[in-house]
Amino acid sequence: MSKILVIGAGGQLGTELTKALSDKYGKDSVLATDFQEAAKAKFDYCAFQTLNVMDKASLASIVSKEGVTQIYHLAAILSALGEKNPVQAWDLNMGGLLNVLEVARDHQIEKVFWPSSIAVFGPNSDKDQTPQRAFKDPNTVYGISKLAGEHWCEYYFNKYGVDVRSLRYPGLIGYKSLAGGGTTDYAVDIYHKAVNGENFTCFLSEHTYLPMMYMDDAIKATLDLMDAPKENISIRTSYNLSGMSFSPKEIHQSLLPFYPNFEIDYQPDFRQQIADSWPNSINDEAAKKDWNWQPAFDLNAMTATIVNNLPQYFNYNESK
Ligand code: AKB
Repeated sequence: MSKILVIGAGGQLGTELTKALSDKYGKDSVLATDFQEAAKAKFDYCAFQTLNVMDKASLASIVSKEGVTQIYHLAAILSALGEKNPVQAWDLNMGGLLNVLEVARDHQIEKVFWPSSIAVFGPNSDKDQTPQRAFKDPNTVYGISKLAGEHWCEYYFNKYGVDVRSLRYPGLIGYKSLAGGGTTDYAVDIYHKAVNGENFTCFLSEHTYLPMMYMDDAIKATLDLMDAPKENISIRTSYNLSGMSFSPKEIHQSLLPFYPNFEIDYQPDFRQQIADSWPNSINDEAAKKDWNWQPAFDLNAMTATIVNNLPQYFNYNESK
């Protein structure tokens, strides 16, 4: 039986991925962990423990006591927050990953998942349909840590045979959890404002194109990658992954049929420079070829799904 440890389960991705793993493998097969005790409230359907991934001894002890066979390591400091605390971001993003890789090696863990990001690309990378092996000069500490982390993953696979798999996620957008500390967070926050009848101030300029993905597609990509036969995985750094690309103006336009009076004003801040250094769109040929990746959601399908579910999910109508 698989025993899956999710580290950083209380975050935006972890909240939905942990549920998907529990639905797929059974609730007794999943152990959710987060450094914040408060995250426990999200996991009434599976076991939960507090765990700080920087504490390698506790990580190793959980892995042996619980008989863990797979690790999904999601804990990280994202791009915008990382620029405010660069050394802390480096320590957590690198130190956490190295602890997981070492424990995976020592305990013969079957598979490890670790998320990378479009942040590995930088101002001189190709902007459109950015290829898998594009030139990379990330200029955020988050991007630098993700690029270094990708190479550590490849190193542990080549040198020790640790089956670690990774995706370069674009900005992830879902209605079940809030984003935090990223440059693409505006595309989550905007829906909360719109459904609450409030206007939105955007921290990026109106024509800033970025690669994005609806959460259901991100979950599907993750499960598909982890299910793929080992011999199909030709990329051991991290796979480019593409869903859709849009600008703040376009997401605003997608909301107008539902909320005709919804207004947006633009006040770009330090996150604009980060967004400008990232690609407009991503070429994910390798993911399509190796494990049949195909996204299902475009901008309008995503907006309709979120608008139809978000108010009820967050009890917004009842609390008004
Ligand atoms: C961020 O904005 O930092 C993240 C990412 C693209 O990795 N959402």
